[in-house]
Amino acid sequence: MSLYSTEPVRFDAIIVGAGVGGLYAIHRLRKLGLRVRAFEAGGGVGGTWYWNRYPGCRCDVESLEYSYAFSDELQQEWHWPERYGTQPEILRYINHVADRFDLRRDIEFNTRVKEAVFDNRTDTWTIKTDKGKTATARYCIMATGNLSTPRKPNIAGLESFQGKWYHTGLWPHEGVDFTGLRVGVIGTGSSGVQSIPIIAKQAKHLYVFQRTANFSLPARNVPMPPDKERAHKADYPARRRAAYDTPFGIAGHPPPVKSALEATEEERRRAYEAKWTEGGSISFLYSYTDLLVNKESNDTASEFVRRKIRATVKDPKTAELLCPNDHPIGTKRLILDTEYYETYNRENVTLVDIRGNPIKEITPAGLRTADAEYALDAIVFATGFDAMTGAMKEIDIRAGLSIREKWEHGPRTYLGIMIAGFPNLFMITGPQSPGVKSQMILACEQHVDWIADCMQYLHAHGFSHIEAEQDAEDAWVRHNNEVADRTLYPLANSWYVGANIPGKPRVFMPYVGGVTAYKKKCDEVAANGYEGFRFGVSIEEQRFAAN
Ligand code: N01
Repeated sequence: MSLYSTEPVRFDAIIVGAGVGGLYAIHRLRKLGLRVRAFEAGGGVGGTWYWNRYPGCRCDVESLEYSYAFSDELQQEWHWPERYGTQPEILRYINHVADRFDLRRDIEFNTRVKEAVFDNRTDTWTIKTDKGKTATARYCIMATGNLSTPRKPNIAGLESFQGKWYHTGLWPHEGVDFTGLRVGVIGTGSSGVQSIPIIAKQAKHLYVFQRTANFSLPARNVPMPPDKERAHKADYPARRRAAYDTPFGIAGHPPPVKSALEATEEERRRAYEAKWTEGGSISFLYSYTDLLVNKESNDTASEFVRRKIRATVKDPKTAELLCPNDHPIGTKRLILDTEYYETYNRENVTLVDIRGNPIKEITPAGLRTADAEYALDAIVFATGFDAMTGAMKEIDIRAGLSIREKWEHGPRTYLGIMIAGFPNLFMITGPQSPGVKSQMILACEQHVDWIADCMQYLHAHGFSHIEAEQDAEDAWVRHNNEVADRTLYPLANSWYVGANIPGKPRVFMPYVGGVTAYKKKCDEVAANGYEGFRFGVSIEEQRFAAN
């Protein structure tokens, strides 16, 4: 159903980003007969898995789940060697997908989109790239990712540092050998927690600069058991369908049946112990129905993990510093690790509390905190991302109003898919959708399928634009906040609320009403003729029709 055959419009759809969402969008929209063009800042496909090459990087969702569902042949033929995929393995898989479905021919690599402007006369988006190239299309799809804008803190003196520094989200492709070096890691989120045990094994000495302790559970990674893989693959279609009937888009975990407060202390201990032994974050949070909504219930799980930390880390002062005490467990991304807490028993590892003694400056020879100096040969910033809105705001997106203006006080979207005032601009897993609170590939597929169906609808009805209505957007933002406020999530200073970026408005960004409720809403909106959206025909096409 190609929409155009003449210049100046060159493509039906422009896709910004060739990570898991962008790649599936290319495939799906091509199947509709659309001419698509993707622009990707990286030199290859994979998005987050292309950039985050830090030691120890692996997915915290099991690999049989964290994979595309759109092709049964693909999911049957791919073999995942471990329970949780490593970054190199996942990147290999994504490259395989790009080759198998011949996706690269529609991607311009090493090309960053700098500007996207909508023309309501022609109902088209025109993008400009950092290579000076311009391209035009009816639809623009932002597949820019939620954790794709790495941020390092502004610490005075970094430019004077004589050693080397790195950000986990922009890791050198050739890898880094820390053997014999004095290394400082700043940050103890997922990236820090995964990389610290590996760096500790190489470094002469590792200093971990911790501002806030996070909860982490053992991943219990193992080589993929052949019988598990066989059983999963035999049941793949049903499992994929079942995933949509779960809060996090991940099947295979029996839903909890009672509150933590309905269990005795001994029952709770046994339940948490079983989950701790089994490994995995979703299964742990599934121990009871109310761990994410009732503080008292949550306290029982939080305290269980604190006890584990104290039992693992030999130095009591270090153990106490590692015990999270400022947020309920699960309200920040619950981390999965391999020997994280054990690493602090090594002679060559020192935990530095920078909450009590903040970093003052980086010096030519290392780093100075309020009370001490640390000689360092290398610094690793595991300091995270300008999450959920950063990538979109880096692009000058305008349809009259700009996105930067529209989102000045935080993101506003309808379903996390479209934005009032920005016709024909779609987002894959945008803010106020469950993306980051679910199995990300499932979330991408659901959005792309919805967007593809919507484009077919537009085509079938002769419309050239679709736009979210202001009322629908307002109601969705309100609903998003109400749902979040019924949970414990807002209690944490997390990137979910933009707390990690100084000056970023504090707004709860992901949708936490669960995948099931969200997908139902999206399906209902579509079934009701795209309720909450308005459609139209461009001025130019109206004029053309009138003549
Ligand atoms: O980033 P983070 P991340 N001075 O924002 C600290 C996904 N992911 O890259 O908490 C000192 O979580 C900051 O301290 P504080 C996953 O969704 C998934 O680790 O702000 N410290 C915090 O400790 C994850 O949640 C996987 O006080 C500073 C750390 O840096 C998300 O990506 C693997 C600081 C940042 O933690 C982000 O994870 C990796 C400063 N000025 C990532 N600024 C898997 O699938 C920040 N910090 C397994």
